[in-house]
Amino acid sequence: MNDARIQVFEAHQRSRGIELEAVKQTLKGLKIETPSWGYGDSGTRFKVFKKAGVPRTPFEKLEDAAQVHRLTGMSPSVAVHIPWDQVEDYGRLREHAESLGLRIGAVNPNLFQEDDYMFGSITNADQSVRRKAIDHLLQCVEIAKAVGSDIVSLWLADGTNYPGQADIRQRKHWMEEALRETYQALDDDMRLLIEYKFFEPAFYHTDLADWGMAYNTALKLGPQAEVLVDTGHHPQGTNVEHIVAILLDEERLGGFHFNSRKYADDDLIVGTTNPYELFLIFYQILAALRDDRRPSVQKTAQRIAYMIDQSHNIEPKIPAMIRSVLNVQTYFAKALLIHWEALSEAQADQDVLRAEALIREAFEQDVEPLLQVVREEMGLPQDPMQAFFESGYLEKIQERGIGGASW
Ligand code: PSV
Ligand code: MN
Ligand code: MN
Repeated sequence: MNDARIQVFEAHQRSRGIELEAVKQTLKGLKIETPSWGYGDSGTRFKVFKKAGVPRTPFEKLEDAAQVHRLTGMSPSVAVHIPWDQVEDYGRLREHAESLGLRIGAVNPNLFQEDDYMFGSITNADQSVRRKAIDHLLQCVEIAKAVGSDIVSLWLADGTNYPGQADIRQRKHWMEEALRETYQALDDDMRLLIEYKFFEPAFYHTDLADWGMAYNTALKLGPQAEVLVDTGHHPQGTNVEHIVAILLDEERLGGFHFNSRKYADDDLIVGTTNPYELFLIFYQILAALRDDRRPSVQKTAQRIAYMIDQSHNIEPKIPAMIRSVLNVQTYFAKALLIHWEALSEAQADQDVLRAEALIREAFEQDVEPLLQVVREEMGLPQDPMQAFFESGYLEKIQERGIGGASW
């Protein structure tokens, strides 16, 4: 990038009263976990397109994830999904990750792909199915310990399609019982993240439908249970950043699954549909991080697990993941350019127009020069996407052929 553009950027930010060194330091600390399932073949309910070069094993998924980290410097961990990533020796999987400069992040149980779970897993009326589901959750806690992860991340597909189909309150009790047993198996330094979703695959009621239900469950379980916000899991028009602010303030925001959606739970590349929402989420998080009056809220904000949950069927997987990671970085960087003191003054003065303008003004900053400088200082390529296409990695993995891992 030419120096003149950087100088103009720096002078402009200085004139806005922004301290760029602090911004750069925070930006360098941003880490976003990528999901193993985002590297395999995936699809909609209509079709899974099989592509050449898709990883055939969990080991190869890690190799692809390592490319994203090598080029962006931001994705040192990979979430796994069991049994999609089941292996005989989890110590070997961990070693493989470490040999690639990665670590294994959240362990995701799968309670939705067995025939037994048609009417629910931990909320199934059949006691033996509930037992099977709980045993799987306990197995995932043990896998997390074996791979050196401190997070078990739970999404339940449980729900019903019709009024009267099941006893909603009874299911709630069964769910709480199962999660209590799971929670008790956690080591002291582990966390159980509870993800909610208001619909799909069930279309009448979902047992963990919204943040309130997830929060209530987390509260009952204890301090190691927190809520995970997947940006695609709300009804249209939901103010997601408000949910983020409340969960932060209640010290129960555990993590994110970032993705984009236009209509439902579309799992598309992050930041492609509603980048302003992503920016406003970071606005809330950064505001919490700055809140010296509430050290425990600051601590909650510091340990948020940022993850991507994206899996679509037409775009090539590795560059799509690079794009998502870069988009998260872009909107995080913009939020770092909010002028906090001016915003506090505007809020104290109840100056609506000025307060709104200060937020929008940060969003409208061109952060490309800042990102270029940060990449340079981190020893990363200026254009990670271009560097990926020039690396020859895509060509090399063609030898894997067609028919890699898929769900
Ligand atoms: C299903 O909605 C889902 O997309 C959830 O968001 C989970 O996090 C993900 O699948 C992996 O189980
Ligand atoms: Mn998710
Ligand atoms: Mn989802």
